[in-house]
Amino acid sequence: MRTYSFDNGDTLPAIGLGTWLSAPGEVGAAVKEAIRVGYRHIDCAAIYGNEAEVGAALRECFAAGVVKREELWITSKLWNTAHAEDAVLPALKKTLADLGLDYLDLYLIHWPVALRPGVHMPRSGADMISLEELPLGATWRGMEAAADAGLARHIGVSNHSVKKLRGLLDGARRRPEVNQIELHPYLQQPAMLEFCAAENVHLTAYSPLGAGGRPDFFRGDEAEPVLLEETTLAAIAARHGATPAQVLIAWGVQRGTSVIPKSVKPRRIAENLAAGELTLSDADMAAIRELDRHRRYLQGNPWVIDGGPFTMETLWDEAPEALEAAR
Ligand code: NDP
Ligand code: 1BO
Repeated sequence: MRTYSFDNGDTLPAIGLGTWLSAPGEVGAAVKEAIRVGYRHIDCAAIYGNEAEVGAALRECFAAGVVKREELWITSKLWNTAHAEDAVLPALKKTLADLGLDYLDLYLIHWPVALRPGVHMPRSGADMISLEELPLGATWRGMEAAADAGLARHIGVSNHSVKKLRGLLDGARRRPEVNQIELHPYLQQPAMLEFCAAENVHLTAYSPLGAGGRPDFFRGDEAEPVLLEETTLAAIAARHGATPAQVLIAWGVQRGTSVIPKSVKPRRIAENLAAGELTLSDADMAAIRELDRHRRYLQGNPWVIDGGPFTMETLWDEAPEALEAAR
């Protein structure tokens, strides 16, 4: 399994298990199965509502001697209701208690979007707090304090544009080491890759298979293309005796990103990990490059509401043409 190294010598396994929408009663079994077949990287978040079950699964694995804590890379994310500087540490402590861990390997600001305390998902603009009122820099100071306290070995962000990331990098005492964003052949984000390579920020690719299970509130109005049904991927997969999902994962790894496909099905969990053994040719990579259409499956629509502080343009810091292409 390919790994990525950080300045302190820690290594991040290139393929991890996603846990968003992994249902109660299923997520624990998925985590145990993943660890059993060799995953050493699990992607979690407080908002997924399943960290306690993930934690119970981890404890079982430790107790049975299947894996040691220090052999795992566990990521979690700060929810949007805890962006105040002094709210970060309590939120992280809750996540650690749920996961039954003393520290995280990586803690991320989940979205560059702040919600009023107690608001799970916003229903009106009044539920949201603008970045002028609560700047990301304040949240970042809370993240730095979490790292200072040894509760997160690495800190970073998610869903941040180049502009927002640059703003944090400029004022940071500890640099964001990771940006976790949507990346797949329909949304290749070459400028983000170039920026992060120059700034030594690692990229993690979420929704690498096209987020087929995403909820309606993250879907666009119109019919959206299904990434796993893309014929170019099917042809490449057939040439390698692989599946389209494996091609997608191998593509992400070959671009130097870590990739976190979600599944609760044992056969797919194993299939997705085995993508680490697939090597795509230069011709395969070139053919996949042609598929880019700047298509977001998670357009961020829950954060763009009447009377709220964001438009699509200010959420993603993208010109209207790029956003139009993404629809
Ligand atoms: P993915 O692109 O990983 O797709 C998951 C869907 O694909 C599920 O419906 C799953 O179903 C199915 N699937 C999994 N493996 C295969 C396979 N081999 N063949 C066919 N279908 C398959 O979507 P996610 O949006 O879940 O992204 C992955 C992870 O990234 C999340 O779980 C989460 O951890 C993270 N994430 C982070 C975000 C952020 O804001 N930072 C946003 C979105 C995701 P089944 O389970 O039934 O196999
Ligand atoms: C609302 C959470 C999106 C997946 O991380």
